[in-house]
Amino acid sequence: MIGEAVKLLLRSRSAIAFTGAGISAESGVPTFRDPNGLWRNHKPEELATPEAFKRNPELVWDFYRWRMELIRKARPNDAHLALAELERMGIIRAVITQNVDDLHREAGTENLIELHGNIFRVKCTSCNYSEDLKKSGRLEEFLKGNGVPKCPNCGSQLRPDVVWFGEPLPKEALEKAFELASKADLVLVIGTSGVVYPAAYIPYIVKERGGRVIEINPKGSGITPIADLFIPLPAGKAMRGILDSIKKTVEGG
Ligand code: BV8
Ligand code: ZN
Repeated sequence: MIGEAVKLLLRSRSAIAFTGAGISAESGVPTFRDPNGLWRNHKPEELATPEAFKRNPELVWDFYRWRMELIRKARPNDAHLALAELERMGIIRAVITQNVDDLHREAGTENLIELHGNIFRVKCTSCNYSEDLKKSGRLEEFLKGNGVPKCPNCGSQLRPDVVWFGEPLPKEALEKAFELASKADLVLVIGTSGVVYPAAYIPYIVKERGGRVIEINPKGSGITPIADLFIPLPAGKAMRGILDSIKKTVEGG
């Protein structure tokens, strides 16, 4: 399997990666659908909605602060690091992710498309104020706070700069992702259940254009039916194997 994946990747001219929560599981970030993915008995998709925020913004902020606290302690794993290295080697053109955990950026991926936003950014619910808490250095203060943070510009409620269910994806990111998929001759699909749309269209667009689909996931997913190669392994293990083997091949091993 790993050998087959290496052959397909080395033969490809415009390969991309499409990732979900599973790629961050080995970094200790719970996925959405794994058994202990619940928070205070709330399913994530119950709290990740504009309705939930309108109903109880304190509860939603408690949920996001819990995730921010958990994610900021997490480090990129071998799968994130391998994708960044394959980009530097010119083998992977871009990473399109559903994850809001910033771990691809931390791993060094340059051409990153975040379809569902980033949990370390906030934006105002009324004016166009937004802030990257890592860049502004206010993350600590934010996490120590409680309740609903206010906009320093107009005093309205701030919210996480992520896409909630029922909300449209950022236009620019979606267009760039669909464009990359329409030009890709191979997509590496890592750690997604492939049930959330429109993100889950990405592998289908590559397939429709005659491109190859390689899937890495310990379990089958909504993408498995169109996978040319299915690797039922954890992402870290599979990507470590793929990178090592590509390096050997490239260095004329
Ligand atoms: C919209 C940010 C319209 C927030 C997220 C068409 C058909 C059906 C439904 C719809 C449709 N179109 C729209 C919908 C509705 C909805 C949707 O898709 N619902 C689903 C649930 C049925 N989509 C929307 O609401 C989207 N918006 O459509 O707007 C619109 C348009 C114009 C104007 C107005 C409105 C917005 C969707 C985005 C929601 N936000 N996240 C936050 O994070 O707080 S989605 C969130 O959940 C994640 O970002 C991710 O996308 C998704 C979770 O999925 P995965 O990442 O795949 O994770 P999951 O836990 O499911 O699976 C993990 C996988 O990893 C498993 O397969 C497991 O086996 C594997 N794994 C585990 N360990 C490992 C591993 N793999 C490898 N290695 C391991 N070690
Ligand atoms: Zn404001």
